[in-house]
Amino acid sequence: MKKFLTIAIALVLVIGCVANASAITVGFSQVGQESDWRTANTDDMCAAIEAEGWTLVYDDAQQKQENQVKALRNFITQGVDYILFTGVVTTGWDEVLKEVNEAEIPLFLLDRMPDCMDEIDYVAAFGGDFLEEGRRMARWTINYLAAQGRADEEINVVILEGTTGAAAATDRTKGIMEVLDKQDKLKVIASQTGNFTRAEGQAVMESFLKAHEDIDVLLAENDDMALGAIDAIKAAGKVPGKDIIIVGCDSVKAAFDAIVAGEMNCTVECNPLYSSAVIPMIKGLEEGKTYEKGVVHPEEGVFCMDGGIPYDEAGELLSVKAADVIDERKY
Ligand code: GYE
Repeated sequence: MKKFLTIAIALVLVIGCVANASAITVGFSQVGQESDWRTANTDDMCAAIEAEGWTLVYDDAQQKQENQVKALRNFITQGVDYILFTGVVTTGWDEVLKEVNEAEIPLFLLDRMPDCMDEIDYVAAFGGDFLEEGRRMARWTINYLAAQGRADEEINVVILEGTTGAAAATDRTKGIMEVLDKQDKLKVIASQTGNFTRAEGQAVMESFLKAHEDIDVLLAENDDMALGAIDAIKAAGKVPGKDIIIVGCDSVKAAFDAIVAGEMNCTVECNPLYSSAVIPMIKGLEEGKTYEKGVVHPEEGVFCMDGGIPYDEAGELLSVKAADVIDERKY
């Protein structure tokens, strides 16, 4: 009888634990599906949540802030246990994120940070250092031109910007300009948004090529736009990667392929994989652990065609040859 009771109690405990684990519900408000980076970011997080046996409430806002506000309010009404949030733009989140705080739902800020982050409560924030990524794009280009013996040439630069109002676009542009403003050989002759998509990258590059005969460098604030632009450059009868130096951002597999094919010169990394940081924290919160607020930037590299070009004067970080790492890239 005693044995039976022990087994019965153990069973109740085990079933209780399983029921408890699967009772965790995570709401994930994602901006959309604009790029390979975004797909990798979504897939990584959704797969990890599902692998835990937790319930995922996923919302794709299709680039619309009002959809995200609605999704967040739905999460509150449904009483999810945790919220993962990436804001399509930087501003306009104060009210709804305060509502999340009032509902006492632990909030994780991912990727693009809202400008109200200092006024709200959140568990943790994980995102790329966009300012530094922009600087790296410009520094790599300057070093590459010098390595090609073109340091004294007048260089015409065009920029494909990301989604207007998104931190990933604003800060990358800022980082690029911070570096370019300190020299006088590279001049930006056109800069326009391509909304982080291949199609718009291609269309805007087409219009750049029509308006300007002599483009030397394209800085694309993500790889998808760079890849779209490559098609536009080919259609205009020019050789991408040679007639026009192309530097992208994200370091997705498709960009590595383009670099290995000689059609793109460099991509600055932005790591989309946050699940290995977020999942253990949710488990920690379940166990009563507490965490300090603050933004964590994952480690990121620079990958290029020729390899070995230092991205800054101190030469601290050397860019890595894309061909050497292409097999490790899963997205
Ligand atoms: O670079 C781009 C995506 O916010 C870092 O959004 C992200 C950016 C990424 O669409 O490809």
